[in-house]
Amino acid sequence: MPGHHDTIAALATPQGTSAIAVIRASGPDTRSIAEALGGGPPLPRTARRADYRSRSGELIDTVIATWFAGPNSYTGEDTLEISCHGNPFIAHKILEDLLARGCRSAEPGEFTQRAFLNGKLDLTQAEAVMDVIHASSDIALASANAQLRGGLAKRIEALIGSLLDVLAHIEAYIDFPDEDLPPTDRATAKSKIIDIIQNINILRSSERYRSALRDGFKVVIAGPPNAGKSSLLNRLVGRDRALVSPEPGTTRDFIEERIIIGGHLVRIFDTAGIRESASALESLGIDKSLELIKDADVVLMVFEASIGDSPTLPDALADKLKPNQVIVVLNKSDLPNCAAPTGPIPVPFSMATVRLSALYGHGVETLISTLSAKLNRPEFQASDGIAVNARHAEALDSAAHALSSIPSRLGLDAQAIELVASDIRAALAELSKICGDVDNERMLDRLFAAFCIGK
Ligand SMILES: Nc1nc2c(ncn2[C@@H]2O[C@H](COP(=O)(O)OP(=O)(O)OP(=O)(O)O)[C@@H](O)[C@H]2O)c(=O)[nH]1
Ligand SMILES: [Mg+2]
Repeated sequence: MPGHHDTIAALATPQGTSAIAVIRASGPDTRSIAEALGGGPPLPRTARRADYRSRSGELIDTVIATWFAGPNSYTGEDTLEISCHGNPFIAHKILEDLLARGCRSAEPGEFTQRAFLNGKLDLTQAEAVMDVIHASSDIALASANAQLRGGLAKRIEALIGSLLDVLAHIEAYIDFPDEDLPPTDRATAKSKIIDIIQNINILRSSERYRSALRDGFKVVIAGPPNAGKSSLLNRLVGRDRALVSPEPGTTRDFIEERIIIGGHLVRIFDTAGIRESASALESLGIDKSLELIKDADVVLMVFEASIGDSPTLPDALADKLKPNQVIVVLNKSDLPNCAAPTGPIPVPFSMATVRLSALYGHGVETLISTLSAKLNRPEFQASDGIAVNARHAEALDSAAHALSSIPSRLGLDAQAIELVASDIRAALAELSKICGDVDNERMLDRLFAAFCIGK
């Protein structure tokens, strides 16, 4: 990324017609631009109505200009925000004029990169800015906000603090080569390190919820033909999305919809009914069903409760499902011969079972709360609702790896203490990278390049 001392400018709102468009500029020249605009020294954090005139004196628009004096701004530098009428032509003309006044077009993420370089945000908070912008469910937003407010940084700092304690203790003995670390101190250090490794692993395992937070949990409606899968999809999305008919084998290609369940974004799939005696075309659909089930977070196995037999799994599915991944749905509970439960549920499904009527809606609320409880993973709560990203996970893995042999080393003789200390230092370096103790400028450029222009 080019130098960090010039003044950058960019449109901060989407291209297109809107009520208002906001143009943002950051850097030393914003003071004089704000001065020219307001006809006097700018007042920090004060919205001012002004006529925006180009350098040649042409009136472009009446705008509201707000100037922020560094370091009390998003980037930490002097910053100017100009709100104009939301006409892309006007916004473009203002931006062109700013460039003529010496500003340069901002690179993607450059405002946030400057905020990071000026110490306004650590790297985990800068990353959370993007998550806040893209969050599309309550849970994703809460998670992004927790990280933006330093939730992840605090947990990393706590780990660093504990490691520094152990290191300080050990180093005191390295300085006195005649003294060996007493057995009780070795035992304390060992249990502290084991505890730290455990905490690193808890945080590390939250990464698997990240794609679910960002793109949604995958919930697949599966089961034999005619069980009412498409009817259930329609009920859950609240409109007639999928074709429903009494003919078995109606759904061939899968259908995907996005819904919110218990604050979670869910990608819900209606699939072709699974049966052995299928036509060639139907078989293609069944293969797709099996593929979707394979990487589903939750499978809603729909059976027709009125049939009277206890529901059994199609053979093709039996070995693909993990019991806690499944909710058994006994559908058509409105039919008369469904009053009594239909015998024992097959062994792997002794867990969650919901009886409902997709046609009339009875029991659907129970399904929604059962599903919502399944999506609220305890592991995710254990990380305070923060899901680490791939970059954090890589650093956590390296830190855990550096610490992994310490517990057994502490069981050995005095010579091992120096090695223990150097492993702890290696782990500390890895953990520090998470919050931004990085000297790798290319890595930073790559990270911020994934941001929007103007952010
Ligand atoms: N009485 C009753 N009928 C239902 C219920 N749910 C679905 N049906 C009926 O069952 C038939 C099959 O419903 P679908 O939703 O098309 O079933 P499906 O599982 O998607 O079927 P395929 O796509 O062929 O695998 C239709 O005639 C529905 O009206 C229910 O809760 N009660
Ligand atoms: Mg169907």
